[in-house]
Amino acid sequence: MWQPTFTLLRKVIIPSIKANTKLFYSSKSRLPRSTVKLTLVSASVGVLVGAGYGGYTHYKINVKKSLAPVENEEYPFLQTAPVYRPHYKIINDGDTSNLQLVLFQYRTCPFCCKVRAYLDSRGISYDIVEVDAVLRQDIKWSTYKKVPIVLAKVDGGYQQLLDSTAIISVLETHLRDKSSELREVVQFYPVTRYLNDAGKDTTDITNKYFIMHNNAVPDEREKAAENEEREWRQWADRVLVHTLSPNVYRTAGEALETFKWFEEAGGWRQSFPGWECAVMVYGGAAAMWIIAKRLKARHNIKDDVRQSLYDAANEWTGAIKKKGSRFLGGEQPNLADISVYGVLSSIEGCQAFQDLRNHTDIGKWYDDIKNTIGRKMGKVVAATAHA
Ligand SMILES: N[C@@H](CCC(=O)N[C@@H](CS)C(=O)NCC(=O)O)C(=O)O
Repeated sequence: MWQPTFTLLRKVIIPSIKANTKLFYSSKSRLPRSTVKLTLVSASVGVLVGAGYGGYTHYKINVKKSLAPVENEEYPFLQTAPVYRPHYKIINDGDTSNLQLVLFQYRTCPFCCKVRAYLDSRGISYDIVEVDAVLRQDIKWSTYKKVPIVLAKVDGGYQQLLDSTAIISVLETHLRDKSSELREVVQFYPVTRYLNDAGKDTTDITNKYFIMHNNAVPDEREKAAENEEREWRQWADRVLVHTLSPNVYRTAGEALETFKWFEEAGGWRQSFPGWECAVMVYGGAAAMWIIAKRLKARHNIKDDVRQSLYDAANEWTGAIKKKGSRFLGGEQPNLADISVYGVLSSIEGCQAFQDLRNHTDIGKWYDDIKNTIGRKMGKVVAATAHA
């Protein structure tokens, strides 16, 4: 579904941007040579950022693997730190994790929101790098080209962590048993590359929904809870996330509102000249409005797309009600609560989210987990110095 869009962007638009890099990063006074080019460049930024939800389909998780894995990659480990520019720092004075992490993200990407929700829930301090969605200069050093990426300072270098679910599982495994070094933990989550049904080179991470246990073997009750948590984490990635694009880009007006929110939440006005923001917002909204219809068909979203979103929310709250607890995890959120919250938080500023609150009873759980995580989160500080 996303392949044609990305192919067009990568093969036609991006080379044109690269050839005009100075133009793209030019100061406000240096305007592009042609309006057509300007529109293409800016709209493509908009589309890629808007692809936050839909772009996920470009990277399939555990899809039917028609071919055996063709290659095993060593988990990326860097001896020296890449050059990166943190935009924000989350500073938590009570952080006892001893972790030094950098999150490379798109602010409103649901997978990045999921990782932030996790890091904040654990009270971890970390740096945030906002990646430019078209040229992705800030992740040039990485062979893996999606976000989120987390870089962890470890003995002897920097351990790269990839894929939102795997990032959470690796860090959680480490935090539950700090004697397990991150470099060792990642060995349990091997990166695999394979050709998918469409013959496309695809990356996946084995065991990514599993938390590893060292000596503390879980009893039957804990195992059942872990199974449930795992199933709902998968549901967040495989069901919930696919309901988002068709909803936030449902009509041209909604798509525009969504992009205006991206502009605000992503701080585009601080990073791009005003004319460029305007074209990104309008161009991106138009493109995503069209593309969202194809995503809707691909993921069997109902014609009344809101209904699919409400159905997903009801399925989730129904499971919590059945347990009779505050969260799926009981009195405290578990990784499934955090994942579902993270994914949903990516549309918090959209009309679809307001409608969701009005037509389902997810609001109570949502506010509860948001406050719970918010109380543990460090303070956000704009980073001025470059690392
Ligand atoms: N399974 C990955 C999906 C990550 C993903 O698809 N990220 C999108 C942004 S939301 C991306 O980087 N797309 C760029 C591309 O596909 O080239 C995860 O959970 O982290």
